[in-house]
Amino acid sequence: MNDLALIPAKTPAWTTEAVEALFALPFNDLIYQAASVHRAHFDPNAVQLSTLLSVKTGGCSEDCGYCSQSARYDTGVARGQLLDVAEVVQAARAARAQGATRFCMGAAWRGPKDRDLDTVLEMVRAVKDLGLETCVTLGMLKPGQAERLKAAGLDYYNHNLDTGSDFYDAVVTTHSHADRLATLAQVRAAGIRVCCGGIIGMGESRRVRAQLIAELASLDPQPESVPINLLVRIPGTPLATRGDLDPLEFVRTVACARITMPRAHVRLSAGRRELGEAVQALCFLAGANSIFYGDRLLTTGNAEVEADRQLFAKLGLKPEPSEGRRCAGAG
Ligand code: SAM
Ligand code: DTB
Ligand code: SF4
Repeated sequence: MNDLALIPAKTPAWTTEAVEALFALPFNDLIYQAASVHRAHFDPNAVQLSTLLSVKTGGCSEDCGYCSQSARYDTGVARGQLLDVAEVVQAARAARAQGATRFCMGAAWRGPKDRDLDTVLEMVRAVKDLGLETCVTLGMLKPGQAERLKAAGLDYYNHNLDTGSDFYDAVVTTHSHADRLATLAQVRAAGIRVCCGGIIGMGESRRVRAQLIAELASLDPQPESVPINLLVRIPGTPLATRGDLDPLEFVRTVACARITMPRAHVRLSAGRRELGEAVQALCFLAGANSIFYGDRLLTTGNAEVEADRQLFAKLGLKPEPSEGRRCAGAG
């Protein structure tokens, strides 16, 4: 027996069974519990606003079954070049003017080449100089890359577990759930905050949804941001014809994320427009407190800014001030 075998496996903070039990609660009990946890940790009427920009679109080597940007599927998304820093700065200024506090830059890569990372580092520095929080999602990182991102001032790295480990290989074959965990560990070790969530509605069982939430909640430390995406069915991808998910199951998933990760920003992400106002309102009640804000996601449309302004007015929601402002206010 080697020494490692003597170290007990770390007990997960949440088991799949424990999260399944939350899912099984009567709806009103679940939402009440989630709303109580939400109020204990956050202003329940404040919602954090992040804006997304695809800085490198399409032509990705990976085979993620949901993605419009995989080179393996005919989705009509053209392969683009990495944007110029000036274009990114222009989009970030516009996002700031609309009220976003965080700017998230996404690239359709398996992982960044060092030469491309140099340009992304410039983007991070320039966006940070505008007073915005910065986030990038670039795929798997090689040793040293996370440290370079941290040195450039990156606040968050988005890298989703996407689904429960038992279902991962049914959706993606070109990389593994373990690969995702390895990149997340590098991001943490470099001192960058973690944005990590998943996609609901890919044909997974409730048990797999519970497993995803348990695996997210057992990351140590827990992710600071948890995007919950509803599958956007992209024609040409293997998941294009998946059936509708019961919207109340999406609300339950948000509630479970809130209860198990009380200090995280839980973000209504892809598919929010398709939820409609009433289901979004239930999600905010169940503890969602962040959205992607802006007329586009990466390659698909988002709820429109004007529609979101009207929804916030109807619900009495307000944008959450940026971290810098919150700290200044507290001090
Ligand atoms: N290539 C990098 C990666 O895979 O981590 C970064 C970009 S990738 C587009 C970022 C995330 O977008 C995925 O992990 C997935 O959660 C989400 N996503 C992509 N396509 C989606 C879709 N059709 N519906 C819902 N979420 C989607
Ligand atoms: C995340 O969890 N969702 C965002 C962001 N992180 C990068 C991406 C959503 C993509 C939706 C489909 C598209 O527009 O291509
Ligand atoms: Fe899409 Fe990212 Fe998968 Fe590439 S790695 S196919 S961009 S989700």
